[in-house]
Amino acid sequence: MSTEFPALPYAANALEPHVSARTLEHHHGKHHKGYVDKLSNAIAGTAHEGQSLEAIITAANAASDTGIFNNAAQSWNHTFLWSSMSPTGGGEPSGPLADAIVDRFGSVQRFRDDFKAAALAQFGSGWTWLVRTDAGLDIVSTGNADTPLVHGVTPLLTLDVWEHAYYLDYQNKRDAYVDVFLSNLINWDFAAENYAAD
Ligand code: MN3
Repeated sequence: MSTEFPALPYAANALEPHVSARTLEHHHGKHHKGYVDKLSNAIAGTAHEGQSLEAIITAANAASDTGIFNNAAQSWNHTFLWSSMSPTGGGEPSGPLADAIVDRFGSVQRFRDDFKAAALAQFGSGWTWLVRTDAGLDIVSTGNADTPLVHGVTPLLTLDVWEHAYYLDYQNKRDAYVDVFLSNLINWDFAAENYAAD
């Protein structure tokens, strides 16, 4: 992934009524761009300039450089988030990913229940992820900017549970926002592509 600020993969109003254009414009244009701009300033003239986002995240994590890590990881996490949602999202997974979900969780509905529980249990800011591990699939949450990229697992999709992701539309009701994600926005095609990769 590049360190450049990416366009959204759909129009800012494309996720309405589930996520408002106002939320997406702020989330993408202010929050995500803020991380990208801070990272750009921080790496200018350093060995990180020109590196991939993944390389910067790995190096900053190893060096415990939290300033670079937080902005690089938040840049990556947000780009991954936009593709984890789709205007035609929701519904059911299919193919090998669907089989793997049933193997691991028992049913797609049980996956939704477990994912929601994890998203609600994340105290404060962070992210909830479906990941592929050496043993199969798992649901994990990470705090603040932390990302599964530095934990040896492959992210398949994510939901941002920072309040800035939902407060304008859902105020403090994180559960309603998670329900809408799982019912109407989750991009199973993106998760299936990531599952099939490597
Ligand atoms: Mn965010």
